[in-house]
Amino acid sequence: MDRRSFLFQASAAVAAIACSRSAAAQDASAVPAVLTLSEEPGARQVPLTYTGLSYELAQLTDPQFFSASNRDLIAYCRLLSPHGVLRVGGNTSEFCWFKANASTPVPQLHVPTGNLTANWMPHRLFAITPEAIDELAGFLQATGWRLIYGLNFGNSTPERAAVEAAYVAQQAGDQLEFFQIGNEPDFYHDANNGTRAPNWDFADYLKEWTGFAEAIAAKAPGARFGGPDVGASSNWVTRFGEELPATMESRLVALTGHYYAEGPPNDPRVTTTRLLGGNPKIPAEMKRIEETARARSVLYRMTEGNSCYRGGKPGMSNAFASALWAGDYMLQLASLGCAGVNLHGGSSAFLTAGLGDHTPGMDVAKTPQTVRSGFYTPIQSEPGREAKAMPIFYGMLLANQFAGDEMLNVQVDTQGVNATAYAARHNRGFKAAIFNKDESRAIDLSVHVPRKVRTATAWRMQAPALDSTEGVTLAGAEIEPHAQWSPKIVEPIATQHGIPRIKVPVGSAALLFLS
Ligand code: BDP
Repeated sequence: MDRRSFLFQASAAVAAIACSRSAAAQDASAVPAVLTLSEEPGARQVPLTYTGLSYELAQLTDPQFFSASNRDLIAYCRLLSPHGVLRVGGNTSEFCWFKANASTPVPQLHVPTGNLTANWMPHRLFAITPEAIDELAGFLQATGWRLIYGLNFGNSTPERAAVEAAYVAQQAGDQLEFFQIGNEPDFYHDANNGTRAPNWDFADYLKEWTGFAEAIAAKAPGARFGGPDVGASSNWVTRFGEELPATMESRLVALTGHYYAEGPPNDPRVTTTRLLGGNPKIPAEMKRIEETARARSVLYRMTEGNSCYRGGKPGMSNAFASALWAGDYMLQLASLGCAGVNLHGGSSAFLTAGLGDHTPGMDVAKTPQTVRSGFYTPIQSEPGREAKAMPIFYGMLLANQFAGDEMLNVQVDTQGVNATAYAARHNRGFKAAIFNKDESRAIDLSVHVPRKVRTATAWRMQAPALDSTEGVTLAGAEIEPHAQWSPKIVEPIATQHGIPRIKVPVGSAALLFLS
């Protein structure tokens, strides 16, 4: 399957807008815009566990990575969310095997025949030891995060999956949210994946999946599942919800899928302008999936994704543009009833392995790079270097301020400026986030709230430019080493007759607190 037909994938290129970041464009010519919040019944609560990260399962070949001793990573996770969700899976999960003890036989590696340069899967095995799972359990305790664990389905057996799942369930205990079986099975029949034959399809998948799930449930009696964790096919998500065998119904807790907004990085159509243009398909697709989930009394979670598949694009995925994209995307999904979003990342070595050692981002890098792949990672974690919050982390941190709040319906009139806004009820007050993704026009936004506003303050999210990889701030503060951050500038916002009014410059965001 062509990855451009990805679930919710943006279809049309948005015309390039000339970039002008002059002071005049920021101030004098700010376009008047109006945001209206309405307190209709049926507001959707954003789960406390909304924000999450996704990693390659092969990351566990280093047992110290997800461990109670990795203090920096723990600190970054806790800053991002006190109740986050760690999902492990990705392409490498199809090549991982659980080395339960010294006598566990090494599985046979299936390498597709033909020209391997055109195959994007890893062609080596990764051994996961019980020690890595023990350490992972310690990491979950230390962070307060929950776990979604992706089992190898592409190149494994129900018996092996059951042994691994039983051990993970025992060690992770209550922190285990659910298991997934397989990563992006809708791509298995594609030539560049090759995990199954070209005619293998959903019916084959469901049959095999059920065999794995039954074996796992027999060894891990409390096992719960999410799925189908597809790469693109939203019809697989709805069919999975509708056709799951009755024996598995009570064990299914979430429908899941992935979303990469753009890709691959070396496609000239992949630009920051197109990324920030948004994807008009999202609301309709989410509505369909959410209806299926509701009919099954399960949640829908976006378990993996990012700004650009095949490792991200340098200058976009690792730059401030990705912070605006992530904040906007996460709050859009929350407003549409999605129960959580896990953005993909991790160490470059495992992300490169997950792409069969291809590094297409390097072909388009305009400046020297410190990593070869995984430009989209929210937390940069490279051997021998201090962990670091990347620009996208700031967008996620902004979005996570809505966790636990109730999303409200909003009306936004921006007079054609590329800006979005979301709002929520928080105790007796409100929050609103505004993303001005326009590259030439500032907005001057009036915020109409059902009740009179007495106090209005704002955090800004900004950077020198959309392609800045440094100098990003939220509430006037950068995230310092060891995840040190607290709001530095809480800006008072003027109100007139109880209506707050705020200027949001080109390529920046604001988070308003209203009471
Ligand atoms: C997803 C895979 C993940 C890759 C990512 C990418 O699950 O392992 O790293 O794509 O293309 O499909 O960057």
